[in-house]
Amino acid sequence: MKNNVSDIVLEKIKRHPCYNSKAHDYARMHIPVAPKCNIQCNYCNRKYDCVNESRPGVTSGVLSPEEAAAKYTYVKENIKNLSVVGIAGPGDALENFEETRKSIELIKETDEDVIFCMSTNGLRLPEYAEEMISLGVEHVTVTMNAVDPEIGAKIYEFVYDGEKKLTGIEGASLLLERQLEGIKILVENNILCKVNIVYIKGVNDHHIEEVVKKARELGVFMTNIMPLIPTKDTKFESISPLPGSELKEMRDKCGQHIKQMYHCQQCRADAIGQLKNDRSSEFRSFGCAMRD
Ligand code: CLF
Ligand code: SF4
Repeated sequence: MKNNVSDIVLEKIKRHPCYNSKAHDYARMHIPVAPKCNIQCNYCNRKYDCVNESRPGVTSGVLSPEEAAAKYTYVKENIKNLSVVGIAGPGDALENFEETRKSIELIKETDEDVIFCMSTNGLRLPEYAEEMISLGVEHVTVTMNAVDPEIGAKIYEFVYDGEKKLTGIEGASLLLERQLEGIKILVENNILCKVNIVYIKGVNDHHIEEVVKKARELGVFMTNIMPLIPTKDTKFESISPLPGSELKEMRDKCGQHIKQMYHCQQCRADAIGQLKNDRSSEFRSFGCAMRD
């Protein structure tokens, strides 16, 4: 698919290795400052304090904003081409917004050039979008696995609306409504948005193209279709891993509608380094105590 990418967008993706596969020499650093989540995806288990596992939601420790900022300074001294700081859990960046905001403010004081990136399920996006924009977050990923609440209800066990726990179609509808509204606000404000979609065979596989079409309609920059990682003690633990050929076929098909990501590494919440060269273990001893 031919992509009409403006100069402003080109500038924004120049040093971002996820949004631009040609920026592979640049490194990103995830700061695991966001342990809480406000929904339950049927594929997610964040109970492990994992050193050997590499997948979203896994970290060897949660950091306070002060620890995250100190670690950033240390990592930057050791990885010169570090260009992006991402907040990608281990829970949801916006459900821990105080910590997220504080971390960004502290890091900004030491480095004006760094790009801030955030990943969220989108439930609190309409509430925080403006503040994220004024903080200087320029890249936001929203994981949106369905645009039909009946399918969403099979993926999300529950969704919290404040203190109220919603299940089934009611929960999935609220989440979808907030995701759509939130993405719209971000796109209107020139934030580069990416939609991540977990490919769950037998659950949303026949529906992924619809999600991609909706993302395009909203003005999202690209979609990232990722294979489900069947994880122990989750509802989807027995779903078979997706063959690479099927993933490629789906990405190719969806590439007719919008730019696709082919180089995602399904990173840990404390990943550090170039996408293909994770160096988080080198920095693991830096102030970590799992607090959640
Ligand atoms: Fe992190 Fe995500 Fe930002 Fe990248 S990861 S918050 S956009 S800086 Fe990148 Fe890792 Fe794939 Fe995410 S390879 S899981 S797409
Ligand atoms: Fe886990 Fe993220 Fe889903 Fe929350 S939104 S349950 S952290 S995968």
